[in-house]
Amino acid sequence: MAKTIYILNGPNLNLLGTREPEKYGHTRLGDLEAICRSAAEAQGFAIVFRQSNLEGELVSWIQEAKATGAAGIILNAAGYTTTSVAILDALLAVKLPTVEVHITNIHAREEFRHNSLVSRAATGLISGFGVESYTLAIAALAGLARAPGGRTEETAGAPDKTISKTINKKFKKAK
Ligand code: DHK
Repeated sequence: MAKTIYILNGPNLNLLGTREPEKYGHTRLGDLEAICRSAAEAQGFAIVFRQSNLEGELVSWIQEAKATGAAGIILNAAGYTTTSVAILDALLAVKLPTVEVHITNIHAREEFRHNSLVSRAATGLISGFGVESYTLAIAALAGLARAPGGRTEETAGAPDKTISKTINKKFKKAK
């Protein structure tokens, strides 16, 4: 059975396509889901695609991803990115490979959007490529899931040094 990637979207992303289209584009959330589904299927993955305006619901879905054995999480926490200790704690708890995504380049925008708490637990960040950020994230996560000795549960969110150590240990064992 295909492994599942959880794609979770935070507040106001239900308005995608009509909300500040000069920044967020014209693609609606339903269309983005279809784009993600076919991009994931092409890589051999199924998706669970959800959106909520509620912080706690996002926390519960992160926990659900772990409980159901998901391959990883793609998270656009939107307005909760810089404020939610609860979402950060959930990511730290589940230790799943996680790609933080943003449609816009958060670092080219207002300063209050720069300090992402999600980044502290994410494996990596893709920001600024419009809805393409999501398909890039799917490719990244699929690569991580496939790479032998690559980032797995053990190394998700860990700095590169830890990852090299883990890989080196694996190579030593293999010899
Ligand atoms: C979406 C939001 O809703 C904002 O709160 C973030 C992010 C940026 C995005 O670019 O997808 O600051």
